Amino acid sequence: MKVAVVASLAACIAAVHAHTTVYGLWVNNVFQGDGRNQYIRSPPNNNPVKDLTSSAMTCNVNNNAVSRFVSVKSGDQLTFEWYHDARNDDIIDKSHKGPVQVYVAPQGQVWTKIFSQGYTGGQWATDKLIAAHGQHSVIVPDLPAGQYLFRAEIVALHEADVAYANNPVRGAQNYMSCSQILVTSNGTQSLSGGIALPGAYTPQTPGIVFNLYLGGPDPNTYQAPGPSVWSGARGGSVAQIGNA
Ligand SMILES: [Cu+2]
Repeated sequence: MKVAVVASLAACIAAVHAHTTVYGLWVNNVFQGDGRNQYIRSPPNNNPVKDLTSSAMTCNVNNNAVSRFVSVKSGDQLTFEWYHDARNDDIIDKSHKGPVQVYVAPQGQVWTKIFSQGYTGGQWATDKLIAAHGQHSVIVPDLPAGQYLFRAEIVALHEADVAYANNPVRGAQNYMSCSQILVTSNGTQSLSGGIALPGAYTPQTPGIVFNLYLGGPDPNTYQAPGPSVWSGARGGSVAQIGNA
């Protein structure tokens, strides 16, 4: 127990300035330009959201419409690129281990999960994200034409042995980024199985409280928060697709 506490304190100190946010998107391996405050509803800094009841759980702390949309078609590969302080740096502190997920919503109210990776092949998705220069991708589902928000999410578990609601200096660190996407193809797969954010993640939701350290559960048993991936989702990866 003592060892676990020391390990998590060390992670906490290392984490102070090691947060993350999204820099831009790629479509079929073509970079779409610096998206911050252009087509990404960028927060003013890279801090996490820890209060699961906060309106910032939707699209971070600055959920205001921006001028651009990135156009995609069904079947396109859409890649998110995260960074820490500068593009293509260390991306996120290595202590910040946890899942990478992607949700989509037409209006930003009911979110359907289209990608989720937690602990696979002996690695957390965040470790793969660091190795991938911050890049992870989804294949655009066969959605009806129109405007959507694509919400990329990292849940960092380095202080998640207790819920924020029970100890506000600790708790899971949620990093979310909403990009404005225009789907130009007109598919037939209506979104379903969506959730409300905030709302669907609570201290009791599996994957919100998890002890990464000595004495914690086998990471292979980790279940990322939220519903299972929608049946209409077309997959994705946490892998580098281009040189930033
Ligand atoms: Cu951090």
